[in-house]
Amino acid sequence: MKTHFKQGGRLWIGAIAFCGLGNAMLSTSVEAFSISRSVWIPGFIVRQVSDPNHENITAQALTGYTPFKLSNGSDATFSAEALSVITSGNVDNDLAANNIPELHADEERLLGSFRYVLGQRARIARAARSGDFTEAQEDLGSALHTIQDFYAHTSWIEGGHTGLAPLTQLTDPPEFSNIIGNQTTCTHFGLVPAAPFAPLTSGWFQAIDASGVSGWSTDPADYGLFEPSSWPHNKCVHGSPFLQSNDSEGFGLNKDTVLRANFPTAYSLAVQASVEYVKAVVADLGDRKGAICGLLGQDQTLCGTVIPIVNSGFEAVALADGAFVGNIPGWTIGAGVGFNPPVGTFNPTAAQFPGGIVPEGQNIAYSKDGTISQVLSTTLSANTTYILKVDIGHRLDNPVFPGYSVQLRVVRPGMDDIVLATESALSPGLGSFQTSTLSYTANASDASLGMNLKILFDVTPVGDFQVFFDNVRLTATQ
Ligand SMILES: [Ca+2]
Ligand SMILES: [Ca+2]
Repeated sequence: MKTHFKQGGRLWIGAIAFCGLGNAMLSTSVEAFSISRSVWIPGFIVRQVSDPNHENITAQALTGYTPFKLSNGSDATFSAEALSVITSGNVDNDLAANNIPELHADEERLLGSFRYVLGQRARIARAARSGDFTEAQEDLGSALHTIQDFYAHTSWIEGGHTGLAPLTQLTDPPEFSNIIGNQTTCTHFGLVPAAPFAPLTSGWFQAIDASGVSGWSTDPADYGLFEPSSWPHNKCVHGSPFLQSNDSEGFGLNKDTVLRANFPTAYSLAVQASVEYVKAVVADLGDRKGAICGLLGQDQTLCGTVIPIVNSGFEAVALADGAFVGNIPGWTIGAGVGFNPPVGTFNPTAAQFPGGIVPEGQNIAYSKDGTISQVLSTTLSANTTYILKVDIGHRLDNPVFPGYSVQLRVVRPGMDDIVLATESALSPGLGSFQTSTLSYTANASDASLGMNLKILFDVTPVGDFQVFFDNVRLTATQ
């Protein structure tokens, strides 16, 4: 009886387990369309290839993709952190638990592969809409693995296609459904394509023998020795990604590495298909820009609609360096006590903040007491998240920092305001600013819908000490 693993002095074991078949012999994961880790059997490393194609394809597809501009004018793109999570989700498809043919476009389960990537779109959208962005990114990565493997593992390219397969449509592609279980796609024990690769097919892995050992040989006579065989002998084999496909031993359909014929085409189509899939995922989210930005790993406050605030940076009055005035155009000043005047606009110098530098422009608002507030023309909308930010400052020459609160409210005519969110926890160091952030999400049955939004700053007086405010911004994301 011939060994399964040696042929002409060459070891084969590593090549059998790239994907689509659980293999208890491998204690490390390997990747279809890439191998970034060692492939080994206990006792010795069989082969090590550092060729992380799935990672490279994913990075190439996602880098530079931008669905829209952020509110600060820059392009919305996938963050490095998001790309890392997506890539992890992608390579996780090669864990033993995920060695399911459908996830790797193997064994003619192409309709299953299609339904998997379509189902993932629904999962991604659901997770992103509910704010679980890590899960959405992992689901995206897993789907991209299947999309990419389609081009590496099927006969799409050998069958003469030069464009993308219909992996982003919403109904079952007929060409995937037409695979007929018993139709011969390869002859000579799966080694020779039944030209011209009709219908569309993908490769099978070799069987695991009775002792639990898997592998394949180039000698067709060996194949009869594998019992029970999961591989129909009239179907194509996946083949070893380690062997050149023009090598007499390099049979099989896979285009997993640069060693394989058609690898550049498969790689290029996998990149393009990944971009198309991401576009479909983003389209599924419609106008939910906050959800899209979460999926991209972007700061959601840069993804929403910017709500207009009058004199949001307190630059409406021109002041000489060091000058102040007891009013803040566009804002209402509440009653307060303190030296003249207790609330106003100030252009600080290096005596208050290093270099006289403030977060935005030249001026800041100050209060020793009393409130600073503005009723906005924008009203509260359903299913919208509001994020309010303002920078809070503590001057160098004030040893004490008084208490403050930042509030997002709505105005009820003739009644007290309703406070939607409040923040009062920061304590910036001498001569520095910190950003106060508040958020409020209005649901469809919020009692405050339709009421005007209002921003209010309050200070709890401590002698003549001051709190400063600058760069007020409010966004709404859906
Ligand atoms: Ca300012
Ligand atoms: Ca100044």
